Amino acid sequence: MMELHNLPVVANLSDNVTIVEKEKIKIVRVVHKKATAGISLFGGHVLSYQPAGQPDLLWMSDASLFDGEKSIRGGIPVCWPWFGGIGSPNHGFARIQEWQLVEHRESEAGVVVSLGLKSSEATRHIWPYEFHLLLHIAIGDELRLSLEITNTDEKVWNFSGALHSYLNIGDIEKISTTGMGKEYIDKLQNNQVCQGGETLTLTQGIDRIYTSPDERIIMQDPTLNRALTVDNTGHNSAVLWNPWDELSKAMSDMTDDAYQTMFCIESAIFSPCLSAGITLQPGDSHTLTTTIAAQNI
Ligand code: TA6
Repeated sequence: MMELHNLPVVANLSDNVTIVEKEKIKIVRVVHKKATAGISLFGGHVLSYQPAGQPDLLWMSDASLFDGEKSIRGGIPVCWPWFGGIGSPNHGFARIQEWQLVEHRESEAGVVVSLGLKSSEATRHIWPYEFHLLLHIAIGDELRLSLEITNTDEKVWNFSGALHSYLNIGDIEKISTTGMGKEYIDKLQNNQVCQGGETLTLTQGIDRIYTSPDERIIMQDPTLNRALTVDNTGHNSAVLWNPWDELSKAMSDMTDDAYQTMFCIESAIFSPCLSAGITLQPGDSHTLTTTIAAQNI
């Protein structure tokens, strides 16, 4: 998992909030009695969230790059303004842009860090629209991410996207998941629409877009003696992904057996093409959220 404590300090912002550095990346490190967390300014990317007394809820690849160019493998990448390969780069550009720290607020309940990303020459080069993103990250007894998407253009535009959470698990073959709904689009079967059961257990790779998830998805993890709950809003689907061994081996930023301890449950706005995504009129906003928490079992 992500080790935050030994990283060199760049600035102390308060008793709870410090800026540290890992290779080419600046990280907002939060240390609070409720939880510790790390948030990369590159990508607006939550790297780690560890409530008191729990192993990290987020998984981070030991082979991830932190070069400020390639997206980070693990944590919660922000996929925007599209999810998947309906544009280039895959999963949009937000995860490979430098975000700004807008504010940090502290209380007994925890710390809220807000990051911002605005359209720039670099983003207009990829996608020719004006926008403003605000990502509010609330770190306390639970982790809540809320991505506020605003159209600051004079033109209407469409988008999709995802909060692509990589959950830290004990053993991929021992977890069981409920609440994802039954209908899914199976990327591993030519995007065929399929019907699954109430409970999902895994013995092979998965790459599915569940199109009618409950608001709460629950993943039981008997190895880490806990259940993780994932509550999503502002989404239209939940993406569940694990690459299994062959794809893990093929990915340069994952170690060969890394798939055994990670499982993605994503809060997603899925769209088969960009023009069929959510439409935002000038001045309008849309908010996509995910809230992740652990209960001992
Ligand atoms: O969310 C699942 C997925 O779209 C998979 O198809 C898989 O490719 C994964 O995301 C990772 O994508 P990335 O661009 O980060 O390698």
